[in-house]
Amino acid sequence: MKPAIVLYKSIPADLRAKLDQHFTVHAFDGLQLDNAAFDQALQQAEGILGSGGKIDEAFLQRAPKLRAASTVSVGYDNFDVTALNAHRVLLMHTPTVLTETVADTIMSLVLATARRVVEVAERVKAGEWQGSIGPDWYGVDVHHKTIGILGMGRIGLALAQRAHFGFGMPVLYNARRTHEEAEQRFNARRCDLDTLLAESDFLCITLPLTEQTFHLIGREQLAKMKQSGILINAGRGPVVDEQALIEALQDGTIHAAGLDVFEQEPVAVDSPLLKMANVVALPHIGSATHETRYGMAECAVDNLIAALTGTVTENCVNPQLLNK
Ligand code: 8YV
Repeated sequence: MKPAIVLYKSIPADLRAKLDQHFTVHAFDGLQLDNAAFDQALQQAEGILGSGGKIDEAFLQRAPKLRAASTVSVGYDNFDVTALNAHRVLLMHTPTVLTETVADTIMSLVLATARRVVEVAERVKAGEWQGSIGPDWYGVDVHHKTIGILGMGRIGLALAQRAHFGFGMPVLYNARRTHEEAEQRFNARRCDLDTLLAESDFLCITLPLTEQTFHLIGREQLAKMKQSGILINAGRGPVVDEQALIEALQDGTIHAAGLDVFEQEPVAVDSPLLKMANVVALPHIGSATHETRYGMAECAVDNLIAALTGTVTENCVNPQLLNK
C-alpha cells in the first residue's frame, strides 16, 4: 500500500502526477483545520506537503502517523521544530532553488526605492508629466553606494554578487560567521550591526525569523542609520518592528523603505506604509516567478519522496533524526 499524504497547496499537474505515483494523495486548498475530511486525512497521513499555516504541537497531535513535512519554501518559521523533533517528523525545505530569484527581487527594491520608479511611473500615468522634469522627480544613485547585507546566507551572497559586479557597490555585511567566499569574491567586509547601520546606504535584510531576529531592527537601530539610508526587507516582516519603521519614515529618520514582507501578511489595507510615497510595498513576491515557483514545488515533491523512502541527502532541517 502506498503511504497516505496530505497535499495542502496546489502544485503543477505533472508534479501532482509524480506524487500520485508514490503516494495516496489527499489534496486540500490550505490547512483546513476545521474540515472533518481534512482531519480524517491527517489522521492517516505519513507526509504533508504545502506552505503557510502553523505546524505546531496541536497540529502534530492530530497527525499521529506523520513522518515527514515538506514545505514549499526556504523559510520554516511557521514550523515548531522542537515539536517536530519530539514527534520524530523530518522537516524538508527548498533552500537553494529560489536564491537567485530572491536576490533579483531585492535588487529591484533597491532600484525602485532609490530611483522612485513606482512613484514617478504613477505620476506619468496620472498625466503629471507635462514638460522637462525637475528635482522633485529626481532620485538618488545606486551605483557605488554602500550596500549593507544583514544575514550572509545564500541570498545575501547572490545579492552581494549583483551589487559588487553589477553596480560597483562596496559590500558590508553582518552575520554570525565570516563568509570567506563573500570576502574573496565580492570584497565584502564583515562588521558589527552598529557599523552596518551607520555606514550602509542600503540596508538589506535577508534574515530568517527566529527568536534572535524578532524585532532585531527597532527604533534604536533605525536611529543609527543614515538619514539618507534606505531599508529593504525581503527576509521576514517581524525582523523589523513595523511601528518603529512607520515612525522612522514619517519623521525622516530614514529616507525610504522597500518591503516585500510585513509583520502581518497580507498587509492591512489601511497601513500607513501604503500611504507613503517613499515606500515600495510588494506582496511577498521574493520567489514568485513561474520558473522558480515550479522549481520549488518540484524540490518539495522530491524532498517528500526522499524523506518517506529513507533516501534523504539534502534539504533537511533536522537531519539529526536520520541517524536515530
Ligand atoms: C515562499 C518564502 O514562496 O521560501 C520562502 O521562505 O518566503 C517564499 O519564497 C512563500 O513562503 C510561499 O511558499
